[in-house]
Amino acid sequence: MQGHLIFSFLQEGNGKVSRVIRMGTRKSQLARIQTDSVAGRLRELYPDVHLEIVAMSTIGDKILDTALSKIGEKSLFTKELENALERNEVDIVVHSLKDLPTSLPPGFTIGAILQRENPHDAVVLHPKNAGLTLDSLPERSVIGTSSLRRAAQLKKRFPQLEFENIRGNLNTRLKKLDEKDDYAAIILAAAGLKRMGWESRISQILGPEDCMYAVGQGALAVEVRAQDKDILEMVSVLHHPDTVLQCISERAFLRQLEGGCSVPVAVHTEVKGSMLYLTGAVYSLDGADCLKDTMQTVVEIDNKVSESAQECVHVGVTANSVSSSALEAAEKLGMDLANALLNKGAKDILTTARKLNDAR
Ligand code: DPM
Repeated sequence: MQGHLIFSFLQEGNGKVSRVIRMGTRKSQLARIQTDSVAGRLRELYPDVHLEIVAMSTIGDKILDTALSKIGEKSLFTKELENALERNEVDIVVHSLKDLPTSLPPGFTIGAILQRENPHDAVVLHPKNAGLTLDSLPERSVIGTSSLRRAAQLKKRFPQLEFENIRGNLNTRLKKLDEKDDYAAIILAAAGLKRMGWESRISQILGPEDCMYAVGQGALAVEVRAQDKDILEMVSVLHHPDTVLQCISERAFLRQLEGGCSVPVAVHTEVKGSMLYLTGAVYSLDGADCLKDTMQTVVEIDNKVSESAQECVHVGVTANSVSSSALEAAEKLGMDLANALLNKGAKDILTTARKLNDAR
């Protein structure tokens, strides 16, 4: 990692010089849309900055036929983009927060977490099933999802249904659903569907009693070089404090459990006044075993902003503009909840789930 920064500047026709900032993105349509939306926000906030978007494909985009949980690479979608960040080829990378591991490689940090979209999962029906719900679909209908988290919860809740893997980006999945007869419905994050403009395909939003969401689901994260103070400061205005607190507690929960995207872990968080509530659960693959608990903490906004950037990194997130005591309380909440579940045997459930999934 370089200790100093190389800035590019662009001489415009009018003689004005503006800094060029490059944003790296995956090539999928969702990644492009997400990057464009953050670029739009930055252009509004910093009209003098010249933003360029650089698209690249990642391992996760290339391996389309294997379930995510089986590829076993934690930084599936992020590695190539981080390489480009490290080489100063790009300055900013936008990700779905839920795709970012809870420990980032050294040298990188999440400089902004934007306001969360609807974090829940949604049911998208095959057109022939219009009007039905997971409750009313015929017995043994096949539901497409390769998320262990979704399958575990839904198998338990809807034992009459069957669950099968479906991979590919959102466009591919919708195509597989509509153009074949393999799946009666698929489950996707409502946030991704909304960003793609496919909200009208959502037939049912799954509440926490049916299916709790993934850590960080629905929130966008801006990843930058940890040493790049200028860029960090620039993107920090995008932070949405409530979302930051929720996501830090969720990520601390997952990290303490030593979970990744290959274990069935789910959460639900809420901020009410100065209280942060976190519900977290771990499941066996078939959902039969489940440990679930809720804890809360006060997240007082005290305006005591951290002086040193070093002490203000929480589960990979740098949020100097958010009260440091609130960030600490959120992180502790996640760890405390994880420890409570670990004391009840969460480790065994997760180890067994991981082994069975690896053996499939
Ligand atoms: C992760 C999971 C999935 C993605 C696992 C999970 C879904 C995988 C699948 C960690 N990343 O959720 O239990 O269904 O096979 C992903 C999506 C989004 C970000 C698509 C989706 C968009 C929504 C968002 C894939 N990553 O989950 O429908 O911004 O949260």
